[in-house]
Amino acid sequence: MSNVLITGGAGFVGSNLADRLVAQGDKVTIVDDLSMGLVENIPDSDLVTFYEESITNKEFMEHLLVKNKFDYIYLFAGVASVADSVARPYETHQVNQEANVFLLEVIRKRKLPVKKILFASSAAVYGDDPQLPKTELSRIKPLTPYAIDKFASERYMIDYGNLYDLPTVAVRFFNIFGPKQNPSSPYSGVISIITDCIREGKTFNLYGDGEQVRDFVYIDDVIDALLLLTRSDKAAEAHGTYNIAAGKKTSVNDMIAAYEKITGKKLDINQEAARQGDIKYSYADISKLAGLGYKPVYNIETGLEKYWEYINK
Ligand code: UD2
Repeated sequence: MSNVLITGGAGFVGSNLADRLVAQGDKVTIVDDLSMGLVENIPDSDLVTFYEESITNKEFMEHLLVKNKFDYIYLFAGVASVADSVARPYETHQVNQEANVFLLEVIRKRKLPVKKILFASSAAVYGDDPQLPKTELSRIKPLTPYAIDKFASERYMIDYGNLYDLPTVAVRFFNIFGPKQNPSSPYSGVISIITDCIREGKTFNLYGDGEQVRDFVYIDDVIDALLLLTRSDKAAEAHGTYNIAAGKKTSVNDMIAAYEKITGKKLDINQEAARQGDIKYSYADISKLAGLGYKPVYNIETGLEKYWEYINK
């Protein structure tokens, strides 16, 4: 039984990871300010301790780290919306970068015996550079405060690893979908929004012509990747940054067509102008992760099927 901290553990990825860890008998501590996460996402188990707190509360975080001596730390807390980061650049910076660097600093100074620290970065760091697919060596072109902070925090993780021998690793998420993704914001994952529209008979606003391409990856595959990088016999080899994606390109139109087939329902679509700054093509080369043994199980159809099954449970 390991002792695990998940910041942002009430959010989409964090809570799915918590489910998996609790199922394998780990003790899980969650810190989440519920700005985007939902309390009902948190697994109902004696193995889970939940603190409704912001990771920017330094005193609280330092005390928590020192008291618990976590084996594994997963850093998912953050302002998740790119648009939010543009509207509130300094506030998001304090959460998305400053708070994470502070945690590293506490671990370094207090010599805390962590086995692995994983930081969640984003495909946003690649910006709109035309080179595709994105490999971890592709050009970095952060275009928003969100992307800048994600990239800077990645670098802090990696350099704290190199300079102070901390066992860090960073991941760049592409477009994850599946249970527990909160569809409430216009910047929520497009598949969670479409799911909500199909269920509630609402109209879906499609921004642009739908020919924009994404690399949609099902949450269960993402959790497998996270465990591979931190908990498997390959984890010791995992350093630096890894793309987490399916390694497949799908247009929004093709995704919608597949979903309509699965659900047997027609999505009511209202076409709007493309979002400002929207990236037309984004998909990943996942060979670095595959080199450690990662192999996604789901494709867009089987992932959507499983998601729809969960929704109707
Ligand atoms: C994803 C991440 C974002 C950032 C970015 C980096 C999610 C939820 N967001 O944004 O945090 O890392 O990648 O590139 O994973 N769309 C519609 N209608 C809607 C919502 C979306 O047409 O109601 C379109 C949207 O304009 C985009 C596509 O669907 O072209 C995917 O949108 P998204 O918000 O799910 O993800 P993305 O790639 O913009």
